[in-house]
Amino acid sequence: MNPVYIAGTGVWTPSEVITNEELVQSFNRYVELFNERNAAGIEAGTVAALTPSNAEFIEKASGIKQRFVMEKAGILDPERMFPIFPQRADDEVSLMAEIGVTAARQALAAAGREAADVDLVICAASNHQRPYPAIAVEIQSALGCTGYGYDMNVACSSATFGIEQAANALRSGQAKRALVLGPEITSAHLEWRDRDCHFIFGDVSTAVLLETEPSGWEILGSKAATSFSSNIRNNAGFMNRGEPNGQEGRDKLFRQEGRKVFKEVCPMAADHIAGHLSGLGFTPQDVRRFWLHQANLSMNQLIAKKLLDRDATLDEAPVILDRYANTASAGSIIAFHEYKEDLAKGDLGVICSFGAGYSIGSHVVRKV
Ligand code: CO8
Repeated sequence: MNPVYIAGTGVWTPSEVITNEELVQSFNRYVELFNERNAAGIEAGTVAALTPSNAEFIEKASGIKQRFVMEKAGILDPERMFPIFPQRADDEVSLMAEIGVTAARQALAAAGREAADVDLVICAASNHQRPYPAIAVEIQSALGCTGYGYDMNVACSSATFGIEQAANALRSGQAKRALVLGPEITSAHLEWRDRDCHFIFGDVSTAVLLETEPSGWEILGSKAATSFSSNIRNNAGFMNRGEPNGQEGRDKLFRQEGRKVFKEVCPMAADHIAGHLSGLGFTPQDVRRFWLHQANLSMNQLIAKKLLDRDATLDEAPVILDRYANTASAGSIIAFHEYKEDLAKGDLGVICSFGAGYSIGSHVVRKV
């Protein structure tokens, strides 16, 4: 089996930011309008009044202070509450491919490689813009990569599972160099009118370049696990047209039982990482840095504490969700991208995602 290395990473960040305060202001205006327009029904008890959101609650419950989005005006318009993405013609590059290409170019530049050196492109994200042709194949063509490409989706674990797939293709010799891309346009699948989750997500695009020549970070081992749960669910899909509610039901966007997810996923993730490390002959104490999935600050603190038997420092388990919010599968990759240069040769790290499925993916890496 060939050894596999992470040779470069890239992160494209949208230029538009929504702070908690801005988000809550527009949400609360939406609530006011809804309650005014439905005053008679609310009075009669046939319509449930909406309750305002609160910026302090959001930061305290999640650790999120702001999020980057690709289109802010539509989201913040209380009469709309949804981003505006004009449809592009079939002969124009699609939005998802465009941001995938931008992040990919950064990863290639970081590794000093050309697109033509790449013979596998995986577009691994929690939502794909269309069923076919695959976004990965569009990106492969736009960049000028050779070989083959495909899309895959394991929700928040798409990126780590994508790296696992790419690493296996490289280990077996099926491909020589792979790009794993995570263009996460979460804003299009978030219900911005739902107080329980309107603050959770942000947009971003990530890229990871893998190869078999020693460079960057060696992947010492990869571990993927899944366990079925409907506690994070989205029923949007090609069957919707045949359903009585069509595309319209609340179930066609992201929804979750946040408390249950928190309670069930934390122990699963901590056990998964501990088991992965011990299988490779390491303990959590051997790890210099944990680049964890970025959904909730308390969740990460709890997982790191379970592993280390003490609170982790921000240096040991860096946080990016305060700025980026939850970016679905991109969170642990952004953390790795931003917080890896200061580590020394031989330092050990763990990249780990956890989320819908449930799904957990981890990679134990060592700086070359
Ligand atoms: N403002 C004010 N109060 C609020 C708000 C709000 N916005 N929302 C809820 N409250 C209130 C509730 O009504 C409740 O009040 P009461 O106690 O009176 O009933 C109180 O606050 C507490 O509510 P919760 O129990 O819901 O709040 P939590 O403390 O559990 O915090 C969180 C909510 C932050 C959502 C938390 O549960 C959490 O982060 N859980 C983990 C979630 C997680 O990790 N999910 C992973 C999902 S991501 C994934 O897998 C990828 C999916 C694909 C991406 C799709 C893109 C869109």
